[in-house]
Amino acid sequence: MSNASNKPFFITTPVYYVNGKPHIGHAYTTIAADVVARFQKGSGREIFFSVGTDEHGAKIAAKAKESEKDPQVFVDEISEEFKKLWGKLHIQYSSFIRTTNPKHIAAVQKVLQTLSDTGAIYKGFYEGLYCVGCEQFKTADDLVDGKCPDHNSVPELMKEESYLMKMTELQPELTKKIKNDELAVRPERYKKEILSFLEGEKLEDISISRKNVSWGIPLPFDKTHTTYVWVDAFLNYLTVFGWDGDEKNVPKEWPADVQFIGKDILRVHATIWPVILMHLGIPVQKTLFTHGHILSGGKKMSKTLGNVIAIDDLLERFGVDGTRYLLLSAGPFGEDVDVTVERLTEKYNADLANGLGNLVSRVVKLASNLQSTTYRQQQGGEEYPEDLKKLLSGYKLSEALQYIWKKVAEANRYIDETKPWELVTTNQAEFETVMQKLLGDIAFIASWIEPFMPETAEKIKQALQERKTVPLFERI
Ligand code: ME8
Repeated sequence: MSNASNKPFFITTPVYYVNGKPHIGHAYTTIAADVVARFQKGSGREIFFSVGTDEHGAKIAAKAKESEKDPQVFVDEISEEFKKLWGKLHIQYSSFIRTTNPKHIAAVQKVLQTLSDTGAIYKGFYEGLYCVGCEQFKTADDLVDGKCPDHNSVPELMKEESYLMKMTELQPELTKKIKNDELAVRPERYKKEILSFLEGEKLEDISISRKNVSWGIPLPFDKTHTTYVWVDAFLNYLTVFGWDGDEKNVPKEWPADVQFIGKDILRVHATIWPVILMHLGIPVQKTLFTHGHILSGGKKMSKTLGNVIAIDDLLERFGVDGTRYLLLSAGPFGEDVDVTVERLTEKYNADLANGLGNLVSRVVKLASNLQSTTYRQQQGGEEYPEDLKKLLSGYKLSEALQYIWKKVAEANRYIDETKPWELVTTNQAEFETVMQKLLGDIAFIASWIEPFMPETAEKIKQALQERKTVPLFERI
């Protein structure tokens, strides 16, 4: 893969709120980003993969109070839970940024000062409906029966003195950038969605400060206000490099090649974030890739409905690679995907225990009958076929898995048809040919699955090298 500027491939996940422990949705985005980072790295590209936690704001302050903890102690604990989960899921991130990091705070203040100095931020008065669950202002159109559909709660009417950031004047330029893919919103239907929003509505200047939220970054030019949590949060994508907030000094990795987000935060990422960058004269992110939500049994997961699927339960049942595989193969990346433990279990048995696991164990066992001189590990397993490369470069992750699993099925069928366990006594030469092909197939499959299932890829490579069979996945 060539890249003229030699810039590392920079991929981001959202920084997640630390109002509660990490859940399956957070894991979903992060595993997907890890797969892409590993794929790019495996293709010889230098990468930077950032993750982190979003730790300020009213929602988190309220949770800390509920658990009778000092907010900093509270966010330290939960942020650690995210780190622990990423460790368990074998997420190979480059850096973990926390928005309570003092350097991040200083950079946010510097940016705010710049925006105020250039007139992009001005003092005014703001009146609007605010959903604390979303930490977002809502328009009448966003509400269903007067409630935020995501949180099933009536937003509060905020009416206070506030600093505002100019949005309206940059709306035509922003629309143009999204239209011509300078900021590519993907999949295509999210681009359409955001363009129809931008074309249908005037972007109001937004409130970027709060007077009554003390758990936040004070505005450097008016300490009676703290920064709106999203302005604070977005800048993580730059402060993750230790950036000091000076727009003339932007990290070389910027702009992000792709930012992975869920559809719940598409609008803010496609409006407020690029507008901040435009005010600062910094290029906008290249691609904003939006995925759908994970549903459980057709419904949003909720404690009241009792349909929450805990990530730790998945890990216990399916192991790390099983969990990574099952989440990413549950449906097209971009669409909502509906999961149930029953369906995941079926797929685990079909694709992993019977499919890949059975293939590897059969081939390695049969290979013990090979003359040791002809048993050689196939080389060149690192190459991705063009079709697979295209799928992975386009973030078509479940399609990439389908592509690989078609090869798994073909190899299993090839064994059934050629019956090498008979050839071993009837036709040694043919046996050797069949086994060479199968060993080659497995070596390829092992390297193709590496971004998705790093541990399994390693186990297969070892099994091939040591000629020792391993049960990769036990039927449940
Ligand atoms: O919004 N299915 O943090 P957050 C799939 N701090 N993905 C899901 C999901 C689900 N059911 N639920 C959550 C925030 N996600 C802000 C972001 S970034 C500058 C600030 C994933 O903890 C998905 O990526 O609410 C979604 O966009 C994100 O978690 C929201 O995480």
